[in-house]
Amino acid sequence: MIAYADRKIALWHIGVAYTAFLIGTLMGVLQVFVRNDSLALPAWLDYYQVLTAHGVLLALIYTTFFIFAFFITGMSKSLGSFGPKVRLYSWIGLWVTLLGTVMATVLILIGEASVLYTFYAPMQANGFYYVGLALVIVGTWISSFALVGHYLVWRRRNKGQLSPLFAFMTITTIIMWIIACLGVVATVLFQYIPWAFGWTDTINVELSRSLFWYFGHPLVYFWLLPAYIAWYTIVPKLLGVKVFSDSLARLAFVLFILFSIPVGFHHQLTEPGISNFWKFLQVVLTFMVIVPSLMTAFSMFATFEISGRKKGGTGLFGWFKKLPWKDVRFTSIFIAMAFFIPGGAGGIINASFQLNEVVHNTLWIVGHFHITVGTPVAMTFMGLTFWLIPYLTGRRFTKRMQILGFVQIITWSIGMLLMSTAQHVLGLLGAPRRTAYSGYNNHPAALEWFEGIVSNHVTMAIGGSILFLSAMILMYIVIMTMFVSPKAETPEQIVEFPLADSDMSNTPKWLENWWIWIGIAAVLIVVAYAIPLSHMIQHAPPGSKGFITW
Ligand code: HAS
Repeated sequence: MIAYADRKIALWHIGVAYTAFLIGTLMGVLQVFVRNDSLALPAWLDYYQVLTAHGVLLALIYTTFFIFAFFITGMSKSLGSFGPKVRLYSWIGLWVTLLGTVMATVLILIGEASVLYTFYAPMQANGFYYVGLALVIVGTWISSFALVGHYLVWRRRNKGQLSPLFAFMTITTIIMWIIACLGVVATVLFQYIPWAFGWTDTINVELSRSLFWYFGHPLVYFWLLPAYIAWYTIVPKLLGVKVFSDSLARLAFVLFILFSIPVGFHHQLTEPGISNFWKFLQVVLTFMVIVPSLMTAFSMFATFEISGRKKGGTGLFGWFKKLPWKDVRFTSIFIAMAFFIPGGAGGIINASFQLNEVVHNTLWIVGHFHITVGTPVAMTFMGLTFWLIPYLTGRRFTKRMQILGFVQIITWSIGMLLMSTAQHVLGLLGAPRRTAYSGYNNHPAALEWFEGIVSNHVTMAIGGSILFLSAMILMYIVIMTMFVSPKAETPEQIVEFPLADSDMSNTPKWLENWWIWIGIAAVLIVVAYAIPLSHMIQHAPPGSKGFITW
């Protein structure tokens, strides 16, 4: 068990994460019904306000706070208790991130920032909204540096040794996060804030979007990598085996430092201000960032097979039946992985230059992110929640909670399957994203979109409602395991942190030489971005004034 003081910091993070989750999912269910034309919001609540709150609170805030709860617990577990300075900075990080979150959320809820989670210029929010976002980033940096400090102390005490896999992966994620944030910090500080407060009249839209996507794509890996940490370090323990290959796992992670950043243009393939050469180069690099995910898939299949065969599974697929299906901690993560197969394939389609023309700005992309961040990532976090909270509170994860856990993950899977399939199909037919419901004046082509078996209003509404039900079950489990469930008394009742052993004997030391990876990443970023960004600045088109479209 980790120190009480460290547990307290982690629990606060989880508390904030699930408060954001509660509001965010409530906004989600409203949105599904409005988007379906079956609910009219009251005059004081706008669709875009709801959409912004949903995206920000779930995709940015729930994930960030949960990720830091997981990192803090895992780092304290694998490197030892935090010192007083690390604790202090972790608390400061929490409060600064929370302050930014509250500022941004209030401004969304009072209708001053309905700019969606990508806050594209020239839509202009209240200046304090951008200050709130900046504080969120600064807060995460403070928390990150606290964890880096803890890691450095450990390295000083264990000279020449490789760090435990969990710590290595956490530090990789943090390095990627800090390099990625430079883009969004630059645009928020030097473009959005002066523009929103009226210190400058106009904004260079293309530059602001490019700096945003320099950050926006690694942002999705900031969500994904903690899920991968759980897949690599927790799942083998649940299966009763070691990590399949320590060096493969570490290599996959460093590849994310290299390739997750110089690829942001694949979100801007239809934008006219960037020449095809730079878009093509970044598409090629995007195909490189798929490689570590394929390595992860290989590693997971190998882990499953080794475990199943160890338990007596024979034949080509006999091992599959031997997996611990009755353990909700495992089954939740397995389903999360299964969702990432179509989720990742969809990403490859999006990244393919020509195919992007078909899917860009359609509901297909909304379907894509619900089966990437909305299920592989979110459901892995749910699977972690089941044991992480009892581990931190010292309460039991009772049989009843285990059953409810199964109901929760099954309902989430069904809801997501219905809703995201409908979104993919509607997107292919041409239904746009980032808009409220529109029948285009009852144009027959637009009305036809909703006549399919999966793409009709009813399927989407059922999917959205099931998801909301599932979210409420999860909230019940969170509250029970946080405050109500009986305390664990016997050794069998104590919930453990299931961290797998990893054989580091063949792992090359250079994998942990961060300067190599940061150096190569910097070179790739310069190659991919220096010339196109300098063109955007030197040959800047007339800037745009702000628009309030809601
Ligand atoms: Fe994406 C748009 C390309 C991954 C999230 N993406 C988005 C947006 C979000 C998002 C939020 O190239 C919308 C942004 C917006 O609002 O505009 N994405 C990719 C690519 C990948 C990818 C190439 N995306 C993610 C992940 C996300 C995420 C992960 C969140 C966590 N995405 C794009 C592109 C766009 C885009 C374009 C812009 C589209 C546009 O036009 O606007 C890759 O990283 C995917 C690689 C993944 C794989 C899958 C490996 C499979 C594994 C599971 C193994 C399963 C097992 C279980 C072991 C190759 C690891 C076995 C089970 C059995 C049942 C057999």
